[in-house]
Amino acid sequence: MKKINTFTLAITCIAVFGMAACSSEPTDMTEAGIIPKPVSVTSSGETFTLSKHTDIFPEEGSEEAARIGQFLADKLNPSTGLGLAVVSGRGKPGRGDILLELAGGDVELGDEGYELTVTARLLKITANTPAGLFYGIQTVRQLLPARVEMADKQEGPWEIPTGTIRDYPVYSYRGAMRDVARHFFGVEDIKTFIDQMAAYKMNVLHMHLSDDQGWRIEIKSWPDLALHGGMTEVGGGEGGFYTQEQYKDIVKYAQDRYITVIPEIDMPGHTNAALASYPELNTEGKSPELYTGIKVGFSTLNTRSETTYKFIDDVIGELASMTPGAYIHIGGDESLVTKHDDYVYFINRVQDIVTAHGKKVLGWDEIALATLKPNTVAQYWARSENAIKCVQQGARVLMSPARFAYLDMKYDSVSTYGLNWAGYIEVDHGYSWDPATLVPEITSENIIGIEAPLWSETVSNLQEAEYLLFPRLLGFAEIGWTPSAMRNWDDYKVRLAGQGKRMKAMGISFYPSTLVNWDHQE
Ligand code: NGO
Repeated sequence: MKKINTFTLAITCIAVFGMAACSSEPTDMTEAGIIPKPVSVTSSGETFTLSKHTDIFPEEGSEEAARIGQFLADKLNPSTGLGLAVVSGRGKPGRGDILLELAGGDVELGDEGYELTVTARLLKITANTPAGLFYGIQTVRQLLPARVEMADKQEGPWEIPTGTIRDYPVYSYRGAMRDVARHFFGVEDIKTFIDQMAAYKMNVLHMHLSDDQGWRIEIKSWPDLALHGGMTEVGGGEGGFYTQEQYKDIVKYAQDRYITVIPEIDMPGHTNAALASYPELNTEGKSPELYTGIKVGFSTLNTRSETTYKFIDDVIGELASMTPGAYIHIGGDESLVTKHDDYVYFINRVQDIVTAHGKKVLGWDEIALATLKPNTVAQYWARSENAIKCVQQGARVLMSPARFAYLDMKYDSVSTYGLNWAGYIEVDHGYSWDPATLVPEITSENIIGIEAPLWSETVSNLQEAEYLLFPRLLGFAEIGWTPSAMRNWDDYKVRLAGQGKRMKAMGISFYPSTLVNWDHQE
């Protein structure tokens, strides 16, 4: 069917305009290769074309819809050169226009879903919420030729296949983690990553802000944390930290893209940078040197000192005031030199502190050893028995099993960067698992979602980080969004191949796995 359509179109084009004005873009919406794969796609075999007459009509009276419309215009204008404009509150959409409609009432679409209806005349996105409109726009980007992602002007035509997409996510938490403690990454690098996450409909960025090697966020009541604890990193480089203004800027940038930032202060272990900055946090009352190696499990806060809890209260208080999201992550992993009872006492007290600041607790799976509050969430990374313990206490789990979801694992034995303690994670392995069946005792009702962490012991700049992040991040985005019954590697690898030229156009330095038949051609 598709072949006939394309052929007919080509003949018509040659007859009417000559070959130059014609395109070989598919007119079959079901073949667009969208990632994450939408819940349903129905093709109607025609084409919608963006032109210099195209206007974007956001829902009247909604500033947020207007902002989303502007986001779309800003994405499409540099490459298309069409000068698309948002026309709030004026006139009615006509041929070739884009309509962003906040309708409400379509229960199936939920809080993040959207319906995209494309006819030859009009492109319409309908959603219950602005977030849904935003995700609809990400789909529209992927329905256009990949060159739309280029930063400079490209040749048209700018065609979109017609049809209807109804789409909504499986999990409400679709996250990635950036470790900025082992190696520091500046504001611009993080914003680049936020844009990449948004393109694949991810909605949580977990920032691992402190570890043995560095403290990366300014805390005004304890200034040496950043000034001293932030001055180095793995390998002895210069490190760095975010001022509170810079951090708020990241949080806002993410929020504008429907991404919630969850800050993590890892404790009571993984705290050498803090311990080196303030002697009173140490059990011995004496500060160690700053640390630039990659060993884990040797540091602990003094869990039986009130100074420690005053410190934590101050730090969490300042962080909470910069955190619009519901969660603060307290770490809790690998506190190998903290006695069991001290650890349990500590985690229980820190849960109270976080709650007193109006936030919920997230922590690595070891926190299940403590008495979890019902709204605390444990992040399963290593030990399923911990995750099960969490569920038995009535708390929920975030799925980040290291052997599938750790973005810092090497692809194979010859990978340039990465670690391999949890095994190699080739692109197919990272994609082919289901959070809801991985641990039999943990079912979908117990799971808030999935998160893929990028630990940064072996990567120190944007290109190195992107080598590990991409293309695997797209697979994790799809696991978080698309029902598992609709996912399989053979179908995915073809769609991923198509994303190669998109990632290239976005400037992403991805790892060209030989399992994928990359399609770099436009
Ligand atoms: C572990 C460890 C981190 C390492 C990471 C490396 C957790 C939760 N704690 O994951 O400190 O950076 O592995 O893969």
